[in-house]
Amino acid sequence: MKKVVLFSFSCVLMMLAVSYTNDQFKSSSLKAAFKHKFLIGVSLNNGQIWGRDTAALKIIKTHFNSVVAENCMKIVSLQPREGQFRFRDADQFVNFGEKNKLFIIGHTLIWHSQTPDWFFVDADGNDVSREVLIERMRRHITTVVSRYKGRVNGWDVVNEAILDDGSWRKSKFYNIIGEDFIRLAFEFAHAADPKAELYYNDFSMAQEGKRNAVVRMVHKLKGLGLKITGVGMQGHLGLDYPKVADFEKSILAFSAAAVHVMITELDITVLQNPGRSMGADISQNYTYKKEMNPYAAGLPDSVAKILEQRYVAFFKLFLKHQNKISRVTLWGVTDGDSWRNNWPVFGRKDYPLLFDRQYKAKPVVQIISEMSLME
Ligand code: 9MR
Repeated sequence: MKKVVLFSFSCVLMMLAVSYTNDQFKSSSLKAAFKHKFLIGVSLNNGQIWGRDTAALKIIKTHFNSVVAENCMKIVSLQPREGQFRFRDADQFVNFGEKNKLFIIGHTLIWHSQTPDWFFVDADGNDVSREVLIERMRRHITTVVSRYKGRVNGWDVVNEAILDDGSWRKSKFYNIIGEDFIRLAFEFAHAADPKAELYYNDFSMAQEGKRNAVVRMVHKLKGLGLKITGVGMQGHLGLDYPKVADFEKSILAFSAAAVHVMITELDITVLQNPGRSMGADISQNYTYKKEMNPYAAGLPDSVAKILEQRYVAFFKLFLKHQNKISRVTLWGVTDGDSWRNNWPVFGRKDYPLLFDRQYKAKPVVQIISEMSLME
């Protein structure tokens, strides 16, 4: 009799434990699941920043503890004409982040792309001198970083300055100033807000040439006594590239160079790139053809499964290196928001994020949350 009572009692206890665990997982949000591991962030578009996309707001507030501006802090948005700064959207973005107690990332101070032509030329349309361009950089960075001093937690100071083979991108910044433009950008940003975290951010970071060049750059900046807090590995991934092992090599290499590693701009495309390019070079574009858009009517379960496995493989890697990774940021809230629908072919239907077009969490959200909570 005693044995039967004891047996039933332990059964009840076990059932309670299982249901508690399930409920805990069910109610769990990404930010709760990855607490004490790394920050989990998302990029915001203007519809979200201004609160028009209320369904997305719910997801952002439930699941994420860090935000980055997808577009409103680029030079073209902040200073479309010389000396005419427009801070409306950026101010709203920072207010939103503060109001919701989120770790705020400014993106991006110096980037070859989305910088208006005036930045590089004089009144006659000729390239400006090295001194003039440095002064324009100084003014832009100082104005922007000072405005949000103590409020924006970290800045993507320089974006995409190195090519996949490790050589310098021959941008106007590089051609006019030389590689010094990187050092100067970090100096100006640090002077404007000494406490802000400062990052270098780039895509295709699993490529050996780029990996080695970024490590050299970090050593050089540190050798000069400059502050560089972290390296952002843009996670614009595909179903078959890059290899998880190559991505891991870069996490280890950057961490060994004594900087935090951040996975920034994470999304996984299910579509083929007609150029087979693996990066995120937005100057690449191809004319739309129907056969390039195979999932316009929906994503087959078989492909959704492969996508899920890719997310699981990468989150497994991020969890393995949680002591080196300070943040993982998704590049968009739902599939409908993603730039991937329009690059490198305009008007396709992609499925690269964790939430679908109906604002529903994909099953992988639960899977990666459980993976983290089990650790
Ligand atoms: O997602 C961004 C898209 O909405 C913009 O049109 C585009 C140009 O400003 O930039 C996209 O974001 C890029 C990011 O700023 C830097 N890394 C590559 C991203 C995808 O192109």
